[in-house]
Amino acid sequence: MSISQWSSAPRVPRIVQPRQARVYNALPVVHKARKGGEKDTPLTQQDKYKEIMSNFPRRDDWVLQPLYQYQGFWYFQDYLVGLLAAQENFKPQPSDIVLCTYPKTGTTWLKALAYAIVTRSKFNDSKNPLLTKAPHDCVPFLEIDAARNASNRDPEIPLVATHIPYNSLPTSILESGCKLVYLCRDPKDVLISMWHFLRGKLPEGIDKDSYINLNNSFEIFCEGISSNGPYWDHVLGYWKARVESPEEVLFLVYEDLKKDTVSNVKKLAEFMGYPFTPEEEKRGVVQQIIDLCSFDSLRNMKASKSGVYSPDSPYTIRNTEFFRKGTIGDWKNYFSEEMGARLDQIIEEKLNGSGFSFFSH
Ligand code: PAP
Repeated sequence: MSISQWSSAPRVPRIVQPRQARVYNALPVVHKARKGGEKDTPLTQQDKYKEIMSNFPRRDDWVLQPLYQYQGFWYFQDYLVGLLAAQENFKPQPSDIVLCTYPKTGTTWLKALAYAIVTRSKFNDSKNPLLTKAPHDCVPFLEIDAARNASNRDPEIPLVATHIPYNSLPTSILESGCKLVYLCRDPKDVLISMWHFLRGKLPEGIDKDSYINLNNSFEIFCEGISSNGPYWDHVLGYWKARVESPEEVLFLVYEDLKKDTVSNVKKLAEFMGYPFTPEEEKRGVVQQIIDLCSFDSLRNMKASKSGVYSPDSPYTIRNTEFFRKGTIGDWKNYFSEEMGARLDQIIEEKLNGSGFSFFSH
């Protein structure tokens, strides 16, 4: 499909049922043809998943690519291939800690912090791989890296990350007793972050508003349609798991992590089984880790400025794209008060009765 065809893409939300589904070609800027990555997941397996997927409900009015619905959530096609592969093939190590996030809620930060905590006795300060590799290259994604090839993991690092909702996690993870760390964020900032990120995928020089318009993205997000959405169901799934098994699930909030980084980082270390000793605290190790993983520190590293995430997969992303502002409340620069209040109300209604609220953070 050419760019010009996208401008006539439907703006009115609708679900395309499988029988009516049309074949979509991706915008080349988003998903490039597999090269080296092709050998990781046998093509027949990918074809099998794509075949299964053709029977799923589909939405064409989110951005760039159609979304497919699976187990109550919406996904881009290549991502869903990885999710299905992870469900079928992923074998966790019993000591694994899974870092779970909805996209744009602080995954990069959580990966860096968890990695720095877990590896602090393995590397001295000047040798930590975080100084030379981007956080996404230090901690593999379950549905992107690990599902494609088990060797995409370092068996000595017990960390893997995922955007998969709780109820769709591979049963191998749920049955293994692996610890899960969940990080969520104010939905208004999540949507703005995602909106910027997806617009960044469009080629330079085109009218980005005609492809990814803010009001349209807002309306569709409010309906629950987004990659890995509905966002509130993603949050609720992990929140309920945390209520049922607090020893297995740690639930963190981006805004808390920003406002009180020290106590949240200590909580994270304790939960993962790597608590700071009093001696480490005295030596300032907690603050060193926080400084290493701060937005400015990570953003200014060479790997973040020049590197590319997952060059052999359909998810090629410049590392710079993971660092935009890293602030709380940027939504106010884009949404009206009314839009903010409307999204707040939707989220509050959806989370009502769960015991979790974004307003208390
Ligand atoms: P992903 O889901 O694609 O991996 P993710 O890392 O979850 O992205 O989210 C990116 C957001 O985290 C960006 O937010 P913004 O668009 O509102 O700026 C990014 O700036 C922010 N971010 C990245 N690193 C950090 C950090 N060290 N501290 C705080 N925020 C960060």
